[in-house]
Amino acid sequence: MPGFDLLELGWNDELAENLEPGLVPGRVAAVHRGAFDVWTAAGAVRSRLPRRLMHDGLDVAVGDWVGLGDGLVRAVLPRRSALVRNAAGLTTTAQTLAANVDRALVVSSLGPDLEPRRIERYLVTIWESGATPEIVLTKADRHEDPWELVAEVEAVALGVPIHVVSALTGQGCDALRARIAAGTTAVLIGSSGVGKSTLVNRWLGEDVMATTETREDDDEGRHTTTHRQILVLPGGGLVIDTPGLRELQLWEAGADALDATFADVEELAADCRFGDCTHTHEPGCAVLAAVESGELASERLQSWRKLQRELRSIALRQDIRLRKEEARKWKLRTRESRARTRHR
Ligand SMILES: Nc1nc2c(ncn2[C@@H]2O[C@H](COP(=O)(O)OP(=O)(O)O)[C@@H](O)[C@H]2O)c(=O)[nH]1
Ligand SMILES: [Mg+2]
Ligand SMILES: [Zn+2]
Repeated sequence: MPGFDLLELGWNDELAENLEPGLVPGRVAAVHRGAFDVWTAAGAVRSRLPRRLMHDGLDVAVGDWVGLGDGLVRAVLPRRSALVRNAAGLTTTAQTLAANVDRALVVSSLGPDLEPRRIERYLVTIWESGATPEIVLTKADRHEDPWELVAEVEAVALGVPIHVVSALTGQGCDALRARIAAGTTAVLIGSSGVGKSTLVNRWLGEDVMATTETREDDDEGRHTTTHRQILVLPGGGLVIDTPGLRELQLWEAGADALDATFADVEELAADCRFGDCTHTHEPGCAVLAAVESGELASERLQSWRKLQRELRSIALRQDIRLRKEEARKWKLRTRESRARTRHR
């Protein structure tokens, strides 16, 4: 089994400083149910968490740098960036989609299901992650004139580079590929069927990732990429292909991530008469005035409010969860100390 050049995988001095002596460094290249493919200088190994760390719920994601000992993952090294969402379902649990990513590419196909609201949601998550967002609009070959759709995206992705590509004709593919420099990692995220795996295969020059045939009636096909996987591009640079996300539930994000995504609203808000303007009814509200004049789309203001509410409710639920956890620990401690007094 040939080994990996860790520097090509993004290894650096800072990571080395954080590795406990005795552990073997490796990068998680794929996450399967309960098992990880880890790339090390000695080759690829299949590894898992020891029982105790699994019980602690240690979150290991594709892209993570880990320390291996006796073939098991003993430590996850500090992350440079992490794309985190709220795991699907009723509970509030963080799920890391990818770690140590430099560029997060939001992939959407040019067509009727291009959803500006979904792009905003992705952008909040990416700005929070520490990675840099870029937008990739695929299947340009199916449109005579995609520029109207591109303009729609431009209006919600302020200052974020937008790439219009076709994996069929090759349009824009090389320019996008060039953004993934040697030693850096990009992740492709987006709904299933938008062409993520097709694009990766084109860059690789062979069909490594499975893709779906689009059915006539089901424009976006069904997802076939079942796990998150790192791939090494010829000429250097790493790309993580991910299965389609049905929905992206936000995880905790700071005001900065929201502000970065809605810089236009933020800028307008600076001109409101009241410093604590809620932009709902106040006189002298610059945001409402902009909606009135058509300068700001009302859908965008609504979306900003909705995401703000979501973030608040996540923060609140986290608060409640932490307090419950504290109460549980406190109960345990008092029970223990009572037991000790009794035994004295
Ligand atoms: N016309 C056209 N079809 C594409 C393009 N890229 C992907 N497709 C098709 O879209 C379908 C889904 O692609 P896939 O790569 O599996 O999407 P993924 O789920 O995002 O990985 C497949 O049938 C592809 O052949 C493109 O640039 N142009
Ligand atoms: Mg795929
Ligand atoms: Zn206002």
